[in-house]
Amino acid sequence: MEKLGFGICSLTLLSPLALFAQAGGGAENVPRPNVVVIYADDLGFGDLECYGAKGVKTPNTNNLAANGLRMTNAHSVASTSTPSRYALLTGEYPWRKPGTDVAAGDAAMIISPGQYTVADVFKEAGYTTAAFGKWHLGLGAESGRQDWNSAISPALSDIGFDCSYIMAATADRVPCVFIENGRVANYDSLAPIYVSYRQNFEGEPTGRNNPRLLYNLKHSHGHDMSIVNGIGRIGYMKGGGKALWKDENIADSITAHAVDFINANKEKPFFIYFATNDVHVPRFPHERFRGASEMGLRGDAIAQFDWSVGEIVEALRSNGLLDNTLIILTSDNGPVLDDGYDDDAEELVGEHSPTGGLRGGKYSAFEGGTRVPFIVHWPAMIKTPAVRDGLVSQIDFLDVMAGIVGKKTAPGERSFSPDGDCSQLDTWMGEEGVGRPFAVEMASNHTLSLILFNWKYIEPKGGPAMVPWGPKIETGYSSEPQLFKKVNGEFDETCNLADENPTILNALKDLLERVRDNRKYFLEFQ
Ligand code: NG6
Ligand code: CA
Repeated sequence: MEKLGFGICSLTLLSPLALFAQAGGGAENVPRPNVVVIYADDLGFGDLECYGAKGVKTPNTNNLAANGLRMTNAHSVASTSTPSRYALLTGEYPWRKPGTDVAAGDAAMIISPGQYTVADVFKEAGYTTAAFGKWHLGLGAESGRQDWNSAISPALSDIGFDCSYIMAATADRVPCVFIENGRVANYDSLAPIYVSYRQNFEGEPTGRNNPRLLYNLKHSHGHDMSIVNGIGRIGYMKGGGKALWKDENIADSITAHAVDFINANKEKPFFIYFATNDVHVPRFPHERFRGASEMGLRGDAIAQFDWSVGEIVEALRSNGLLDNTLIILTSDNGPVLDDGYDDDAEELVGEHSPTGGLRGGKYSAFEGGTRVPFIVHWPAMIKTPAVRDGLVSQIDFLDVMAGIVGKKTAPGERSFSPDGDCSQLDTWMGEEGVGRPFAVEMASNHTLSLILFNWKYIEPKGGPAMVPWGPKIETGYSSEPQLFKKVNGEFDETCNLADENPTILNALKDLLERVRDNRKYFLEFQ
């Protein structure tokens, strides 16, 4: 029977607040940095060249990694978008808050205006804050009751963002229009917008009944309701006119808005949440990226993502801001090939492994669901490029950012958010070590997993072995507890060691229960 190694555990848990934070979050050494988080969608652990991707070039992202930190053990909080984003922006586990599952396009705002968000952290510190791209965290006061033809409230300005140019949900969900500062951008008064997730509007074609109108992409599963730009969507909408987006221009559009924002705000510190539509479905990149990869549309969308990264970096550089801008590039969940459109992602994937060889993928409790690329670039502070394997979780984003702007916790407090840990600042800034002692992750059916050093526990919840609705992904669900151990630095998720290691199993189970119930766990481990 194996032991856990509590010695190391205590050492880490007893570690005082991060040295970096004690030094004033770097504020005494360098001016407060601008912060840009580049949040990719469904970009897997293996999907960038600097993480081993084959068949696609990602030079701009590679450059960030080569001149910064490339984390190899970083995790999103969930294996789907809405819960991961909720956790990133609030520092609260999504399973604590009902209604944080993959949101419909007409969902009410999921983060309540009273909640403390990472945007609030920056606003308090005098930053100008902005969000661009995919939102997927709801808008307005009541689901299904938004009036898309006037100001929508509450919106991002109520949770700390000074300006925003966003897609309400995802590119595969209506309404297919951008929302700028709470109003439909480029609004067309001749084509008022109506949205329903219950029924179609009379006379409007659907992908299900009018497949010949799907001239840009056909669906493989789902996505057969309203048709916009020759692509079937989830949900029904009517109207929109010239405000309707063209999928091939989404990356250009959100990137241009972010670049304009950088140019206009270069004199004072800013925070940008730049959430790309790439590489989520429908993958329909601009024609200048067609054929950029050897993998068809999914690979081309990765190339387009990398282009967006390059544009942002160039805007920072040309304004003389790159040196003192902290860029964090990561993804909301693991990868998927066929996620509902006939884009040949499975057929053309070739030698490339989107998960970088990990088991599972998007939706899954296995590592492929939540292990994500994570690059930190800040030339003024991170002088020595490095690859780090300490455990990192996006749950700490709010708290680490609080440290970056020099916010200090009260004595005895370890976070500004319900679940984050501000002592992780050092890890995020490149200090060598184990990083977080543990991380909790949520799969699509709410199965929770806990990683503690060299062990990973997936709670028994049951459920199908494969995602049941189309994507060919192993879920990792089981009615039996699963316990995996690292072998050569990676969890062997083919070998369930639960029966042989009851003590470790119980320790991880107990820790997960304590985290879930918000009970103290630090003392127990010391
Ligand atoms: C699923 C969609 C999938 C994607 C996912 C959310 C179908 C058949 N599948 O329900 O295409 O939109 O939700 O992805 O509708 S996420 O990355 O935003 O979480
Ligand atoms: Ca996603």
